[in-house]
Amino acid sequence: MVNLILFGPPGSGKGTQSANIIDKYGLLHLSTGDLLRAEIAEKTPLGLEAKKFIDQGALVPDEVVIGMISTKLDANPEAKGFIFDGFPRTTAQAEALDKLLALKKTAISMVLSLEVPEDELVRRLLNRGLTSGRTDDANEGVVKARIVEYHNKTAPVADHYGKFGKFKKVKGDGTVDSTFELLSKEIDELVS
Ligand code: B4P
Repeated sequence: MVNLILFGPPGSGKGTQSANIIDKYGLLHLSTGDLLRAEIAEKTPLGLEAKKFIDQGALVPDEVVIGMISTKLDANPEAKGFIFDGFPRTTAQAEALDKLLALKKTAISMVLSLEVPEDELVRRLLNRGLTSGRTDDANEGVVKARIVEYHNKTAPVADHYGKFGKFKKVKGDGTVDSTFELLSKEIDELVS
């Protein structure tokens, strides 16, 4: 079983590349961003609560996202592997994920981290904000708040997996296709 974390700051291309990876490798895609946006669209109590954080560029509380991921793991016992996109975003989430996977007698195989300069991240997110309708891409202040949140709370997740030799940086500022080629090389080594 191959379980990957696609890691990186907001706008680094996690969602974009996840779509390519699931097509090629048949892994099950678990994106906390997508799950939260679905809850918001349905106006569930969880979604209404999460929206308050997302609109400000802040992370949603750990217990909310850990609960969502736990439910999805239980609902997909037949999956041949998972790609976690946008999760874990804190060290507490990483520790919880490791425990959930251990209960299923599996573990994270590798964290692939998309490396993109900050000015390119801001450019991509504001550009997406022109058409996506996403409130968190709507203005430069919110976009920058998300990047600060990433440095403060999410970047330490790299150390958590680095300790186990499971963290790999991948250049993410090329084209979508060239980035996918670099990711594929890493994943091919894991699945071969
Ligand atoms: P996410 O949905 O995870 O959003 P993201 O980090 O903005 O995007 P991603 O890196 O996937 O970028 P994408 O491929 O779309 O999270 C949204 C919010 O939900 C968070 O800020 C947080 O509040 C909350 N949340 C989610 N998970 C959480 C968790 N675990 N804990 C707490 N809170 C959580 O690419 C962005 C743009 O760039 C797109 O327009 C794309 O077309 C473009 N692009 C991609 N690759 C490109 C390339 N190579 N060249 C040019 N453009 C490219």
